[in-house]
Amino acid sequence: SPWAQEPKRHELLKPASKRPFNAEPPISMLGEHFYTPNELFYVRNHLPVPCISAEDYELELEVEAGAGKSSKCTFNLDDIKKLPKHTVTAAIMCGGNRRSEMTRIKPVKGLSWGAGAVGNAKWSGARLCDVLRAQGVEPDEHLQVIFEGADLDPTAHPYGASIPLSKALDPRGDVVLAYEMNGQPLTRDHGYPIRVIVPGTVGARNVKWLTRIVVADHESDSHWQQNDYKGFSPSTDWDTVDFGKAQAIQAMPVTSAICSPMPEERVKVDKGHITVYGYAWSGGGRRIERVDLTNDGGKTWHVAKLEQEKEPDGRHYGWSLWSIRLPVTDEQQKQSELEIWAKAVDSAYNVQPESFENIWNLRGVLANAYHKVKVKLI
Ligand code: MTE
Ligand code: MO
Repeated sequence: SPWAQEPKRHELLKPASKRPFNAEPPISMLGEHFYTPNELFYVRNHLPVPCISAEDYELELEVEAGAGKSSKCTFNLDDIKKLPKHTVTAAIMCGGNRRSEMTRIKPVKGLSWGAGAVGNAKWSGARLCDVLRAQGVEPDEHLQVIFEGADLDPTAHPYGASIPLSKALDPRGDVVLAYEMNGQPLTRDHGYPIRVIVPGTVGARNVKWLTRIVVADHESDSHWQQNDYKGFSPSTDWDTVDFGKAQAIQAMPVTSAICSPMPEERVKVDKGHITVYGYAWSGGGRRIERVDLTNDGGKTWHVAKLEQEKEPDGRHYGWSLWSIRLPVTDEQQKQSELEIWAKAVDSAYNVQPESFENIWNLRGVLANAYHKVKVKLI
């Protein structure tokens, strides 16, 4: 069975599916660590986890004829580790994070993720731009970089995805062939021995167990690039959808989530306040500018305190944690039920939409409406 060699997982990871293994941590724990502990980092696998030994590992780099002077070369793990080591903090978020909230409007197809299909880590490895430039790859707005994993589907096709060459070659894009996560070797679930980290870009393009890179004049022809991880109008249904007409998701939109309190939690009011915390993140390197909270349906908003790295805007790939002591009125205390809303604003002043109604899509991706949590006051 291809499932015989699956790694052991932390017992707190709640599986959304077991084969392939997909799981998220309790979000109250997620919001407690600026760098997500490796063993609590969500896992999103489409296929069985491949077994790769450091000695046998090989990465192939091919430049196709349509993308300049065609060439092929291979690297082993030592070759990659000999290149200058670069570390970048980047949050990785699944395109389907928070899908379970969108599903409540109308069912969608996909794993029912809560708000925990995201994690923030320090990734270290060789820069993809160094590898490509050494191979003589020149900038060209029309070209793509295709990544393939060692995980194969039943028809022997690997997991695959692609990104624009311009992102790969941009030193400020910080794309790395990562062999470390928070200073530790990658674990098998997160892509051992090498995965590509594409900061600011949807999780699906951060290919694990990377075995092949191709510079080409077309995107990856994989199912996951072509017929999945794309957004559509709320009125598009499975009879009318044309995946060929929509752009594959790359940069993610601004989002936030309340990690604590949890829905239906009984929360103690302390001197007229409750403590609320969570995360916020935007794709494309956009820094989080502000997170606003309300507990009266938007009549009054309170600005949360942010914890974030000092990276410049445009290159701010890590998430922000936020926290606030939210005031509660005597009237609200008497009613005992309270609904808290969070909305984040990024450096381009993009803001989350208020509700899921107008962003609903049949795959349940890009689910970034205000996060709304109902609690009971005690
Ligand atoms: N890479 C390979 N080879 N196979 C996969 O199934 N899943 C992708 C991406 N890279 C995947 C992959 C998706 S959809 C996401 S969200 C991220 O990996 C999840 O990364 P993680 O499991 O390290 O959190
Ligand atoms: Mo994903």
